[in-house]
Amino acid sequence: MKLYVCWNVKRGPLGHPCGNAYHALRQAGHDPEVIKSYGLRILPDRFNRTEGRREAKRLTNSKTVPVLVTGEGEIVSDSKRIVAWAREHPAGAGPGASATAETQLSDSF
Ligand SMILES: N[C@@H](CCC(=O)N[C@@H](CS)C(=O)NCC(=O)O)C(=O)O
Repeated sequence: MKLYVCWNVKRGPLGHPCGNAYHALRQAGHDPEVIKSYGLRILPDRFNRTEGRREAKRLTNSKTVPVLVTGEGEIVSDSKRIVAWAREHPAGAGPGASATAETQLSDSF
């Protein structure tokens, strides 16, 4: 699993999108390979030449990160969608197992 991020995965007070995506994956038990993808979307592509940013653009046709590539090769872009994906796919749960995991989680509160 790979997570393309801007430059860090810290969560800021306003909810840094890359940090939110990273921490949601960690909370779900995943340990993504973090690929730092420096870049600025306001700049033309010729200035966004880091390997990660170019790969993220190639995968999504968008200049923004975070972008998740799951172990199965599914591409999920936008931090909110990555957070939702993480909640629906806890680590260790196979296909169709998320309902069970959710039940276990809510049972533990
Ligand atoms: N709606 C997007 C916003 C993503 C976003 O703003 N990402 C920042 C990095 S945290 C970005 O790609 N910035 C590049 C830029 O502004 O050039 C999301 O939540 O995923």
